[in-house]
Amino acid sequence: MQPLPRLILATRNAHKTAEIRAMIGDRFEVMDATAFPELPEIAETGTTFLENARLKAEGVSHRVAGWVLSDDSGLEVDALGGAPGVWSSSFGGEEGNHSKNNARLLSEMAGKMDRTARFRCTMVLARDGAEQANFTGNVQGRLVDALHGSGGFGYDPLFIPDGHAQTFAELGDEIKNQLSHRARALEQVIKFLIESD
Ligand code: ITT
Repeated sequence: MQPLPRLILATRNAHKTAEIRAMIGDRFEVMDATAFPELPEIAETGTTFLENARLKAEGVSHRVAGWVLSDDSGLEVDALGGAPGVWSSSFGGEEGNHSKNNARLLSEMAGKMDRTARFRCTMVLARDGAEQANFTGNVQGRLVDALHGSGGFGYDPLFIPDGHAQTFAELGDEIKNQLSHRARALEQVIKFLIESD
């Protein structure tokens, strides 16, 4: 039997890895940056999701053989002029601290009537140190005014996707993975990888 092709995720976010691994199933052997302790931290100095996704994918791909996939994502809130956007992971003042991020979002949204928001995801596929293709996925929804549910990660307890009555954190991974921004971008990645095989 042929070994599965390897797909290396340029992330140390265990939640992203778990979601992508579940969606990819047994088509690829999915590994992430935690399997390569020698990889340096890559500074996300871009001002767009695409710039940051490129920095991450190419940064890892320079050092590791095979397909590398990055994911740069975030939440865009209309009443906040698109914030936190690219700065979603440090909105609360501390990189990757989801409870501080959610607390700041709740306070900024207090009393706001327009609750519309969307998650955006940009993925870059790289090989031999260079980008080969990029993909985007969005999911539209609205924000609630208190945390609901314990699934998912990040802003999931505050976001209800259109067509549903519960937050991503209440709906759980199976439903989130059918309609999320990440699912929509990844669908195109899988198609691209199968076609370029
Ligand atoms: P890597 O850069 O290592 O991939 P990260 O967590 O720093 O991991 P990003 O720079 O892409 O990832 O920041 C994404 C932030 O956007 C994340 O910390 C969450 O606050 C938010 N976010 C992205 N996708 C999300 C999702 O599916 N559900 C909830 N929040 C999400």
